[in-house]
Amino acid sequence: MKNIDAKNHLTGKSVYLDDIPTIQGTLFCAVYDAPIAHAKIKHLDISEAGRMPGVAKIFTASDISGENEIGSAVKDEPLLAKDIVDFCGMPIALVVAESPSMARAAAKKIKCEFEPLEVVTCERAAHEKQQYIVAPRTFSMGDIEQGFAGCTHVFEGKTYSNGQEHLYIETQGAYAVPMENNSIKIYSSTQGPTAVQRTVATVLGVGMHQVEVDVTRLGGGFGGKEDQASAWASLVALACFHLKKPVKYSLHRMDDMRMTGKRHPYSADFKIGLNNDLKIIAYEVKFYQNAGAAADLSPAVMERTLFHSTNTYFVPNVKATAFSCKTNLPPNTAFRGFGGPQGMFVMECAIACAADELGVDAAIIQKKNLIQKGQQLSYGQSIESLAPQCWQRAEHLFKMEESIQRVKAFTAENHLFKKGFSVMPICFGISFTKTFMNQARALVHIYTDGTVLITTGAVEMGQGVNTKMIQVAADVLKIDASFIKIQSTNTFRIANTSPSAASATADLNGRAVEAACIALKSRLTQVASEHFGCNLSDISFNKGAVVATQDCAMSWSELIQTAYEKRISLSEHGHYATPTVHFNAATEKGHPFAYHVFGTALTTVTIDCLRGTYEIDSVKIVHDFGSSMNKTIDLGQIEGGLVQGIGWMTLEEIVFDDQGRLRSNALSTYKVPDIYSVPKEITIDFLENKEPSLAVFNSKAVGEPPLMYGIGTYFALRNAIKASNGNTSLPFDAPMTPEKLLMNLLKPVTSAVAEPV
Ligand code: LUZ
Ligand code: MOS
Repeated sequence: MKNIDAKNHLTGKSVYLDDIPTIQGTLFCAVYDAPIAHAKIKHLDISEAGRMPGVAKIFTASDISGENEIGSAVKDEPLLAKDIVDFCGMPIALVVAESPSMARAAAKKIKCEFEPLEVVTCERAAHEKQQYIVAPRTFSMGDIEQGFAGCTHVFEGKTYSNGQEHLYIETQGAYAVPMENNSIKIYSSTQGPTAVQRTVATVLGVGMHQVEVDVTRLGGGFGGKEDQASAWASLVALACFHLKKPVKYSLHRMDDMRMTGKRHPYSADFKIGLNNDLKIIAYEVKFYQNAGAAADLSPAVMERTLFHSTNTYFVPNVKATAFSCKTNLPPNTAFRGFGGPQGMFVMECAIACAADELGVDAAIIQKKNLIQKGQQLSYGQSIESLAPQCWQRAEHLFKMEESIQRVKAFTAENHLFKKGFSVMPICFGISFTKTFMNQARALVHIYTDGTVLITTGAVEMGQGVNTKMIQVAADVLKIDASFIKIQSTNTFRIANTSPSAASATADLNGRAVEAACIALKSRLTQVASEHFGCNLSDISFNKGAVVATQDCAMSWSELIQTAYEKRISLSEHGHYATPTVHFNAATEKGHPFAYHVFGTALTTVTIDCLRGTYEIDSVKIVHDFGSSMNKTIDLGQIEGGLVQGIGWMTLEEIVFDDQGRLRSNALSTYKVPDIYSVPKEITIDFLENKEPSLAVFNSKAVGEPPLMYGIGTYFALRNAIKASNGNTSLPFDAPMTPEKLLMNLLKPVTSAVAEPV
């Protein structure tokens, strides 16, 4: 089935937040935000701004009727700064005016006196000062001391991976409309309609039942709108509630880049121990997460880093500790992979470090240590591993050995261009790590003409989840997809939704749709059996008809009409809660994931040793889809995830100066992958896997796992540099921008056997 949005996207008819027809009298917003990263607010003067043309009102912290608090996990984040600002871009005042340009002009007239405080931007510096968001956590397994004592080889190192700008094509925004009896309706570009509803209710000091949040679709989220859509919705809600007028705010790109959090940068220290046979016996790692100025989702992100600290390898002795370091940067947040990629990157660095020191290919160490079925990761879950299967299939299907030889031959023959090769195996846990979040609901109505309307808690953000929801209903009810429509996600129709996140949206909501449709079908079977006077077991549904034995059949529409006349309910509210998942935070052990997704990517790159530029020749992937429900959509997710991961690891460099000001604040200074920088060849193979899983229709989650294939490009580039200058002590510092690659090529050669460039 094609993506139901394909045609409207292509013809520009799909409606995003800023396309919603504007109601007469709508007011518009601009935020006055902190120009300094850490300071006391001495005096805020809005008087001149307030006299600017078109200004309706300027809101500050003292105008908030409920709580000035938007932190979801930890209550540490004011909506509008009151006494202290703790990052550049922190909202201080909201200007509401007759047009967006009037609001912006007035915001420029706001004056504020600050008393500067010390600015800390670096996670290691924050760690030195023990400035933490939450207490550190440690996952451990086996005995790390004994483990290292028994190792032949022990290596230590440091790593850094930078953050990443979400760069959803549609910026953050919300549109609030006043309704009767102090209720409010908010259109929000959010992955978490319930988070928006809850936060708005808190800020306004009203009940959640007064706040309707409606989401048709997003122009991308990538985690950036899992938690951070709430601020903008709360601001428009505040203005709307007090002025009793519709209020809209759709952020400019540069404002969005400056004011919102990003992927967490991480520093880490690792120590890896191997035996004679290159088995990894012990691994110790300390993660320093740059959380920014408030908690946001950082504690959960940190937790997922710990869950993925050994990637797809079995290590009997592990100690992984994570520190969530508080800095004067915008609060960092969810981003596709949610801390997993940062954890996996360090493990791959440790293996690369060992490989360099031992003079073997990293792939030899990787392959020897792949986790096998039944082995446990550090958190005690025994894994239904497909890691060896993915690796072996990639090895044979893509002729890995030949690729390696071709790369070596090219590199031997060419001085100005070198090739590099890497393997990136992945293992990603599917479920929210907070067990209670693994639930969803769906509402299914059948109308008397036989058409079906679905609503779920899933938010469509380009990932095709709505198409999959229709597929589920069509499959269970055995009717054509043209009978089924899906409606916007709305907190008045579906309550208490978990955000569309954690790659789990299709699983959770799809299972809820399935449950509702099964219940409806069971009632309809009863109706049909009474109608035909036959047994329940004789009734079957097939291609838009219901069939009993012999020649008795009627169309779906006739059946529905019959059921209606018998006064049978044609509506159902389905509920799903993932079974089997649990986790004990006191012991840091449990079974947090419904299942894991596996895969292996082979990457080949070519670097230009004079210019420092590079091209990605190919990325060849074997991916564990389970049984894909929609191959076109899933291929799109793999390609998009891969390229986003490559961007994180290669081109995308977030630069804050030491005063916490964002320097890479526009698309001219922040480079994302484009059609010229993507791999010249992407091959994706579906690993055949009929083993049942908790995935909906066994179609495994596909949103986040492929991002981590992009890590392979970093190591392929690193291998190409090593091939050029023989330097095996290159720093582990991502992203590998062309500038950094060039500097690495020019690093003094430390190995005696290196040949000159
Ligand atoms: N969000 C969340 C996530 O709240 N919990 C998670 O475990 C998660 N994982 C991935 C992406 N978003
Ligand atoms: Mo996400 S990082 O699954 O919002």
